[in-house]
Amino acid sequence: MSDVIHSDSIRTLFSNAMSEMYRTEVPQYGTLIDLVRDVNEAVLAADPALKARLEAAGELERLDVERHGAIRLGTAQELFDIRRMFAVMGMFPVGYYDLSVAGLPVHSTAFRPVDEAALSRNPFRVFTSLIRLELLEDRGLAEEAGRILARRKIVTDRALELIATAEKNGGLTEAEAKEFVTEALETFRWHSEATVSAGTYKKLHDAHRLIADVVSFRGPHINHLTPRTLDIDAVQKGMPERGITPKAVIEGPPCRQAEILLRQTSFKALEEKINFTGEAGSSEGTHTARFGEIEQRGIALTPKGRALYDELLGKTRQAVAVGSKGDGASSYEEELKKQFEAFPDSFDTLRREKLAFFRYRAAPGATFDGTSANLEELIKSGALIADPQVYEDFLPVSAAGIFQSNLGSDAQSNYSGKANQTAFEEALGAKVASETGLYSKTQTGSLVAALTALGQAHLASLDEAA
Ligand code: OOG
Ligand code: NI
Repeated sequence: MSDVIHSDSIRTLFSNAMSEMYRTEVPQYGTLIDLVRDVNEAVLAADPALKARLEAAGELERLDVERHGAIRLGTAQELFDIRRMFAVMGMFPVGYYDLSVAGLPVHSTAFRPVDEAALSRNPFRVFTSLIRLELLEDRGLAEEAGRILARRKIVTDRALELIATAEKNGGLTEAEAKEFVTEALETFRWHSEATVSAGTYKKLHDAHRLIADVVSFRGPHINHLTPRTLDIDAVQKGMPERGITPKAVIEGPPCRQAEILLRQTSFKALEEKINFTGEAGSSEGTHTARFGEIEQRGIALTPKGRALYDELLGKTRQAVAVGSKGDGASSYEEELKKQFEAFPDSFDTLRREKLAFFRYRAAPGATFDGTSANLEELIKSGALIADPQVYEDFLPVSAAGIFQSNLGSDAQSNYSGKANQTAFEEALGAKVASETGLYSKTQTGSLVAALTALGQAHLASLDEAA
């Protein structure tokens, strides 16, 4: 069909609608957005070069647009349907995150745009977790939870119809897309009416707070949205001044010149009133699930760079543990900074040591006379330019920290994992893409194109850039 609109446009309709809904549902989130905007404005005012760079890249007008959200699902069927729903919006499963390493009974993926044009139009992603009832010790309770989950339908009938239409026609018309987004929103909406009694909720909650959050409600309410900030340290500091309680530490690498991977922090989940069902009528209770988060992204790392990151983070966490009340947070930050002195802090060094992924291009109008012997010469001459590739994915240890903090504790925990990617992909009905594979493809493809443009294609095979 010729009048289908681009999936990127549907994603933008969706992320805008989610943002509006979440701001109305969680007023503190609106306060966080205001703080992020103020901090971003201050950073831009103090750094005109950065402002010019963002403006040239078309980044300025969508600086405040949300970068990600998260949901937690209950069954294989739900994960299967959600994959089909996100595909309509040009979002595909990338990466497998085993959160059992942190004692959490979930495993996850990120639904996100994969090609470069789509990412630059709107990078909105959804960190999506599937609960793992098989990890529950209490088998009776696991079965009961399974029965409760089997009764619910998280995607509306009309949304399912429109998904099938999109699959058949290769997309949706504008009118269909608008209706689809309205229907999709129903899946992620908050329901203060629990589907279980106070007694069942308590049993689920005692087994694990995450289990109660997933099993007790009609759908997988969006549990946070995350805008981008240009200065995460300033937002972390600014939160208490606006009456918001941040988690104890910023997750990820420390503050650096050459930013790597992903830094994130969140405000603590709110305690919200809910109603339980019951034979003797409904009763009131509270539930904490929904919060707000901010993120700051840096360059994607090669497997070699990532191994170094994991090693330094591991050493930090071994040396200093943050307690459940956030005690030890400042020694943790000091230790992190100290450990990461071993991580080169310039993009040029990161490139030469093959620690990070770049995107290559020929300088506008550049030519290179003769045959160059190596890439470094081309880069030094200014003919070949290497731009950092932004990390578009998540970090399991950081994600665990965000989960923990919003389950009521800042304590860091380290367990041994029980990864099961095969089971996850069976439920999903598809394989998850390898994030490294995507960055590597972009790097190689851009290098070959740039070298060809410079008449230096012979170098493309010489350099296995990563
Ligand atoms: C997801 C937590 C992980 C992130 O940004 O790493 C996450 C959740 O709490 O469901 O969103
Ligand atoms: Ni998040």
